[in-house]
Amino acid sequence: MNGTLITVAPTGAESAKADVPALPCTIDELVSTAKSCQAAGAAVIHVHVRDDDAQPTLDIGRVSAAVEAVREATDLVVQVSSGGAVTDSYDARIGVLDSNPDGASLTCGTVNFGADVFMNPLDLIERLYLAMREREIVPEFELFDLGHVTTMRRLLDKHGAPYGGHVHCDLVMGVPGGMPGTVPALTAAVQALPDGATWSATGVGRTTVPVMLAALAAGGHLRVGMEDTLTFAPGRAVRDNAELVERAATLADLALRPPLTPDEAREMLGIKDRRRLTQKATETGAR
Ligand code: KMH
Ligand code: ZN
Repeated sequence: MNGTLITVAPTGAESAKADVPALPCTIDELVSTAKSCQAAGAAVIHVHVRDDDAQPTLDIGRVSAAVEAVREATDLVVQVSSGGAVTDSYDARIGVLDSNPDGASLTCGTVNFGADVFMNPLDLIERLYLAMREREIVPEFELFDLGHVTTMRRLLDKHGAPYGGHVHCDLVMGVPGGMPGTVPALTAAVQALPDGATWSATGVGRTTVPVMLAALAAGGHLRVGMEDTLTFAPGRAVRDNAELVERAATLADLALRPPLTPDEAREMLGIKDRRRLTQKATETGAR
């Protein structure tokens, strides 16, 4: 497909609501963000959920409610984070896959995360991968470093293709401890991907715009959002997630690779369409 897949990651697990009031934390805020981001050109939403105190949570009831609410209100592909926060247990990170999402992130290696460590040992990666396939969830391989590409390839060699048969990755660049958000790093990672894989790139912080431009030039897709970017331009805070999606969509249009619709994204990624299943279950239940 010639278009650009735009994923929005609106919340993340790192920023505090008190510091960033525009961060969507309640389910209502998440749904309203999802709607405005779809209107601006997003096709996939990467979901981290917060509790009543705006703290990150993997509580399965809360995450399931968030997934369902976004699915009911939009056509977006709903991808939950299996990375959670650096403090989350492995069991909770696997448990979140029971929230009936379309997709889930799958980080392919441990990485220093500022002063913290985002733990992803091989055994956890394999357990997450197999649990996703069993539940017909499409993984998005999160690659924070060049070595994560090697681990992803080992995983695919050992266990075969993911549900849906297609490999889609996201290069997460510019995390303090991961690969830098530079053109040489992006090129090295892209060259190491398996044939047929598609990829997006995310530049954290001040690498956001250069990584976006490099990704478009190299034929990649885009992930943007307040999980990764809180400053729109030097000295100017991000107003909301939709303006980050709007900027990405404008650049994609300029690159003559306009944003993919959610249905085009489903086709490219091999996503099972749970919208009709949910609707059918509701209708059957009503009879
Ligand atoms: N919050 C980070 C520790 C993911 O969503 O899968 C992990 C993260 C990656 O954001
Ligand atoms: Zn995330």
